[in-house]
Amino acid sequence: MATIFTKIINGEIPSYKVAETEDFFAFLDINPNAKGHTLCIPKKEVNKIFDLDEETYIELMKFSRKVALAIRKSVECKRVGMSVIGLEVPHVHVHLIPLNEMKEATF
Ligand code: DGP
Repeated sequence: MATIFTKIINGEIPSYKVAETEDFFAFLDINPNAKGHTLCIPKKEVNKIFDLDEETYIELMKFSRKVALAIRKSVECKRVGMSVIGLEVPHVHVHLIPLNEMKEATF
């Protein structure tokens, strides 16, 4: 059965597309940690990051880097954090999360 993310790539589930190439797709996370939180995925359905073949792994990182640089230009942030969590959806995805410095708490 197709993963939620494959359905997003195929347009069966709507998403806000950020970028697309022949092999990769980037879209906004439905449950963002920050404005501009984006997920980068290979179109190939693979569950875990280290199950990717080496070439796809490297290309996914290159694609994610390009998308992160584009996010940094369009979203106000200090930097863009990158993480691979993968607890929920069994389809490799790289989280790109715009980050800002935390302000000191005031009481
Ligand atoms: P994790 O597997 O823990 O790395 O988190 C999966 C992420 O995928 C989570 O931040 C929410 C996002 N997500 C899950 N379902 C959908 C969906 O249908 N649409 C979008 N845009 N994001 C989704």
